[in-house]
Amino acid sequence: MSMLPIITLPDPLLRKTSEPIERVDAELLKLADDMLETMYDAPGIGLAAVQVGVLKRLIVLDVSEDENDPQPLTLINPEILKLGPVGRVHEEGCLSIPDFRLDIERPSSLTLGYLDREGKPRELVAEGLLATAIQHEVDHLNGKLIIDFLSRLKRDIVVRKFKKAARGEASV
Ligand code: GNR
Ligand code: NI
Repeated sequence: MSMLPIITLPDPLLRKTSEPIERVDAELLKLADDMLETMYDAPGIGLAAVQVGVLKRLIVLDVSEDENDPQPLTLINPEILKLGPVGRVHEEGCLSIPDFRLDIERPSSLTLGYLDREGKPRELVAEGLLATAIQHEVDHLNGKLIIDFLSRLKRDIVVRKFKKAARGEASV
């Protein structure tokens, strides 16, 4: 396995729509394993392929509490089939937006269709942190970021800060 660099704001790739995966093969599973290693190292609870510069509809997650009992998930071509009615507020962070956090309200449960590591179609019902994280990752596949839940004014302030930092200047 190998670690992959995580791209950050304002990298324009983060705004692209990722493409459906046509074949679940050894190369794709290697990418998923490298993403899991990268996610655990960060550390994070989820990672979308676009965050390592690959515009494919692949996400990995692990929301387990106990680090001695990992629960890695590889979800290929994830598609939210149904969202629950109730809102849940959770403070979200994003590995592509370091040192930024935001309370976001999203549906607290969902049904997801996806392909598993064998390429078999499956469905998963998620709630709690897993439901929140899945929505965050599926947003990445559609070029959406947590700063899009901010007003335009506040979003622009955050983006400007990252642009400035990328130019090598102080960020404040
Ligand atoms: O590590 C992460 N933590 C997190 C916390 C609350 C809601 C979503 C997340 S996902 C984030 C990793 C990441 O940026 N995935 O795209
Ligand atoms: Ni993220």
